[in-house]
Amino acid sequence: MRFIKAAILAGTVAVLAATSAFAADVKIGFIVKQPEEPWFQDEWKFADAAAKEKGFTLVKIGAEDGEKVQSAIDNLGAQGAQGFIVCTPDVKLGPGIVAKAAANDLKLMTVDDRLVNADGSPIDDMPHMGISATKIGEAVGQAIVDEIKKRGWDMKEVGAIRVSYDQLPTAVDRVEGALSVLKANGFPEANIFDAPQAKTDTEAALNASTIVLNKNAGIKKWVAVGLNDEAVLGAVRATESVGIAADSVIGVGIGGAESAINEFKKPAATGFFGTVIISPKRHGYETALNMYEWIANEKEPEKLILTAGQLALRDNYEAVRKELGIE
Ligand code: FCA
Repeated sequence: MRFIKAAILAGTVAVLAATSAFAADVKIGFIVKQPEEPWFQDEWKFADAAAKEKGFTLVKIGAEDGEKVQSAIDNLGAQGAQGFIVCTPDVKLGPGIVAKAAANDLKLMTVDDRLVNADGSPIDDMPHMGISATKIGEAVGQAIVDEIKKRGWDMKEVGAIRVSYDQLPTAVDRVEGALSVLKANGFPEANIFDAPQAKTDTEAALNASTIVLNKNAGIKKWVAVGLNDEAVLGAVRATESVGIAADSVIGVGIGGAESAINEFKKPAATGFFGTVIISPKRHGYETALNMYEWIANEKEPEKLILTAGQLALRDNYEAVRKELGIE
């Protein structure tokens, strides 16, 4: 009897030891398309918190193009990682990423931008966490409409810059969500101008928006929408550069990370009126944790998680961030 007890005890200890040794062996990659963007910095920060909490290793890799994504995946395979999370620089790389992950025997989850098949349909057989793009876009549109009304503007005299990145489905859903609310409230379709950006950063949005403003120099009041804060900041910077006053501009972004915060911290209000804050904590911490559970405990993550956003303005963004637990 004593022998059996001892054997059971020894077995338990061995199992425990094996589990904790396993946590230290877990290696997870987190690949992002634009490592310099504050949103992705925050995502990494929260993923790091999950790694610290569970004791696994997180390998953060910036991959701005397809080639870098491919070599990042091979690199993770060679390092003995068991899985990775990716926000790809181009959703059309989808089938290639899936094949590379399989070749390296790596579990795959996507974040923010969902991979697509050759025909443009979403690849839906791996777990994905994105934002509720249309709904969040609608919140942007509503904030703009409310402010137009508050300022007593005549919509016929207002132009809308649609900073666009139409090769990315979530970007289309976001801007179209915003514009649908504008149109439903009487904003003339003819006053909406497309400003296609070459990259999803401020500089590209500034260049694209400047062209729109120069072509429509007769319009003196502007609103701006885009897929993220950087896009809207680019449009706002463009209005400044052509001499349009801050109180003649209403830009509402999506994100709520450092880019927006820096703008709100400026002593005088700019045309960057607000942002719908989304949660890098959910997209970083939760995806990393879900991947860990999948690897360590065979608990497969939910196939599709779409997170919410919350509007914040210059005077309440700190409170909103606190509420979302993303200080
Ligand atoms: C896309 C955008 C990012 C961020 C993320 C949630 O990847 O490019 O700026 O908005 O979705």
